[in-house]
Amino acid sequence: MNIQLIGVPLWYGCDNPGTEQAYSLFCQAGIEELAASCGHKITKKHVVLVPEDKEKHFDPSMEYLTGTVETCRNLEKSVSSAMAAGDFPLILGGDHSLGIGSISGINHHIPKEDLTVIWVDAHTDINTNDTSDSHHIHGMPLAACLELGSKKLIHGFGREEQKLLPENLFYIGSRSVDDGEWEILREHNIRAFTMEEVKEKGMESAVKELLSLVKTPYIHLSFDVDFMDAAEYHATGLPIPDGPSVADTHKCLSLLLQSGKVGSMDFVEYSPKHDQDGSGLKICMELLKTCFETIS
Ligand SMILES: [Mn+2]
Repeated sequence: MNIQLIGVPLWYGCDNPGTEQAYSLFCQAGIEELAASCGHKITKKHVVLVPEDKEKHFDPSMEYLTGTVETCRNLEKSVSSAMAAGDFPLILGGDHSLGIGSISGINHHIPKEDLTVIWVDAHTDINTNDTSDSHHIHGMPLAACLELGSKKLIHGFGREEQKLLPENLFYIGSRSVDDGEWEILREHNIRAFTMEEVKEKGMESAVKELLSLVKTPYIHLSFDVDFMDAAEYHATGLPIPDGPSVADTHKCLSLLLQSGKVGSMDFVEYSPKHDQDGSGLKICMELLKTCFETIS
């Protein structure tokens, strides 16, 4: 498979510098060689421009709005160009606000009726600027893609239309969900395989059940490292307890990719600042290896 690596050195969405270094560290740790050893060809490496944003409170309900929107617009172009070439875009964050840019880029090639997004994350990232207490945009990307919340976040992006249908959004591993987010999930009938459900059913059957509900030919897989249990993985801004083991995370990503429908992927929120002993980077590289072994 031809893969394009798209680095997004962004931390505005989590307001916690660290995540912007992830892409260069993955490169130093040999991500290109890793892909090659699994039979892939890296046809292009992009580093998305993240403009300086000195106006954190330009809109107090969405911190670093301008810098985040412009970064996502730049990312949208990179993702779209990779897909135009017929390549697999692997988007390496950066914080999870970049999901808006990834999904916007995919939308140039895949209409929303044909697009499923699977959000592998401890959080549901579906706050609007009204429901968010933190005002951090990395908790809002899916609301923006569904056209909920402030038009300033939504219509900052290329095409002014809904990017994703709620029936084509699935979560797995959710366990840190705000009250306002639960309301949005209920109102739009969005299916979340919460951590509670994953524990009850087992990772393998939960993922298989999720995949059986997918009705579209295309899946975008969006993976946040905070999906993993804080006891085993801590190299992220806000590790969350009671998550899946690292072994189950390998299983989850591998089963999702085995569906053969995944055409693009985000890998976000690794933070070296919270990785003093380097164990987090090692886990990330092993997960990326599993992905490369399964992408086809
Ligand atoms: Mn997230």
